[in-house]
Amino acid sequence: MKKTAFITGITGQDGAYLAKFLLEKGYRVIAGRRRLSTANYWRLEYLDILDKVELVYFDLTEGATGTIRLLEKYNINEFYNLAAQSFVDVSFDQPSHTNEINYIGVIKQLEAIRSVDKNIRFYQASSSEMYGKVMEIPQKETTPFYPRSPYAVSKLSAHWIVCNYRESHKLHASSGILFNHESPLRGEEFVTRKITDSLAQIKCRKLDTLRLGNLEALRDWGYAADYVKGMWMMLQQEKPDDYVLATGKTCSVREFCEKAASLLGYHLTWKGSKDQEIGIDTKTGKTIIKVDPKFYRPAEVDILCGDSSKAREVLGWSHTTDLDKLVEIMVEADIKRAEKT
Ligand code: NAP
Ligand code: G4F
Repeated sequence: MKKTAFITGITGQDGAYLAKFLLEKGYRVIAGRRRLSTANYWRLEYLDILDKVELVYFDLTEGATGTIRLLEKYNINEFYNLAAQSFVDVSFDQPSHTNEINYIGVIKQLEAIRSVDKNIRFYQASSSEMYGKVMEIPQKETTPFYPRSPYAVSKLSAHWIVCNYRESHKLHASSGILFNHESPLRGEEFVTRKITDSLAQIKCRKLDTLRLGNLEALRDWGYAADYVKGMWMMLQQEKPDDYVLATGKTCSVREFCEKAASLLGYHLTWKGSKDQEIGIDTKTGKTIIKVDPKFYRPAEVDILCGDSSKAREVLGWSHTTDLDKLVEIMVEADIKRAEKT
């Protein structure tokens, strides 16, 4: 029988990829979008699935009764909670709002499931940001958490409440501790997409320089399309649990810039230090990157590098796209966009 999934955060990067994946698996996909003054369906259009998902109005900050009505109307088998205030930087300015969405919002969904049907399987989008000031390298499911931002604190609170509902109310609730995953559908404010988009625009003479914050931050970057498959795999297990999804490799923001620049025909060399550092294209002598302290964070996560052995062994999940290929995919998509506009 055709299964029905409910996805929150459908207009975001992961929501769009997950919807495509589930539709291809034959699912009926009901998806929650917020009421906005301007519709933002560009990702669903990009993947050509806008007319294939059934959109309903949904907000994580609405009371549990809103979700209860949805769960009673549609016979939901799997509930993927991907919606969040997901930008770490903004969480320092809007800590309470971030918590309201990312933590309290999750309790409301769990309460709704508990009231309507405990058989509904629940996926929570936990984050490698929860490791923050990391206690070991690489990080795995048993690594102690040390959150470094209001975003990370909100995600960690949600992580534990999911664990609590699993243990106390026997919900089939799993959390994926996902390390950074990127794609051409990544929001432009996140560093990878900011780099590929800005460098493509510089190449097309539509932008002068790319301004960045901390070039030394290290991240374990994977491809979003690989990661949504892992979310689905978690909900197919007989028992709910938590899993790390990561590539196991880490790379700095600086190296990411070099990889993207080189694909666009630039050869970057760096001059100056700290706030004064610039990235120059050696062929033309033009400065294409400048460090701007405006993009520094009040507290930084210096290094993330995940160990997804458990997901490999239990789920049979592993990433298929390495960082070089990911940068290539993103640069190619952004140069096409820059040439068009
Ligand atoms: P994203 O592109 O920023 O998408 C976030 C989605 O949440 C959007 O659809 C947004 O809707 C929705 N949303 C925000 N506030 C909401 C609210 N109050 N009610 C309902 N929907 C709301 O994020 P993503 O990269 O796809 O990430 C998906 C999830 O995974 C997030 O929970 C994120 O924190 C988590 N995560 C992401 C990564 C990563 O590297 N991408 C890693 C670990 C965990 P609008 O379009 O209306 O704003
Ligand atoms: O791309 P970022 O903004 O991603 P961040 O903070 O790692 O968070 C992302 O991944 C998390 C998983 O670990 C998710 F939970 C979260 O929702 C989000 O998807 O920043 C990456 C690094 C940071 O260290 C930041 O300081 O890049 C550094 N950076 C340097 N210059 C910059 C910039 N980040 C941004 N966004 N913009 C810059 O100009």
